[in-house]
Amino acid sequence: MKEMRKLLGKESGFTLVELAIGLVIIGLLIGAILGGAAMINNAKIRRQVKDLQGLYAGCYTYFDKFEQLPGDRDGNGQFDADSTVWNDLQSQNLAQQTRRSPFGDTYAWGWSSDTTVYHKMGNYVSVNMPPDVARNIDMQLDDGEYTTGSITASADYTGSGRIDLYYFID
Ligand SMILES: [Ca+2]
Ligand SMILES: [Ca+2]
Repeated sequence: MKEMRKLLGKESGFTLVELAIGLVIIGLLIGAILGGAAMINNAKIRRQVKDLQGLYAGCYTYFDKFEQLPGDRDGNGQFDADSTVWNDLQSQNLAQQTRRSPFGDTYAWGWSSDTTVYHKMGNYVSVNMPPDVARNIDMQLDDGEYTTGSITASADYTGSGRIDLYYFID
């Protein structure tokens, strides 16, 4: 105990004021780091929204020109495969340079006929992301509900694990 008092007392070289200043500085640093992380996350969400809107717009620019969706070579209104959609978009310079989401996953095109998994039938672009980000995007571009509207998801937005977001093109 004597040793402890020595350590905290004048003999240690730190006064209470100095310790308090140290704690304030640590607090400010933590605040700056957390604030920076929030800013980065917001920038990623903005990029994510822009990517999805860009991919959506690319499909309709293609449709305007050819009167059918990219990657629908048999003209039945459904994407044939992920690769054919990318190839057709790329042939018209409509595919964005990066196919990777700011949250790490790659965008994938598909056709859903299963309303229990996708909550909707139709052509979609899907991408995996944290659930709070998915909710944010659904609120910005749609109705904020994971089972309804033009944006749906593989699971509830209140969970903790990453989920698949489906952005329907039609
Ligand atoms: Ca097709
Ligand atoms: Ca929705």
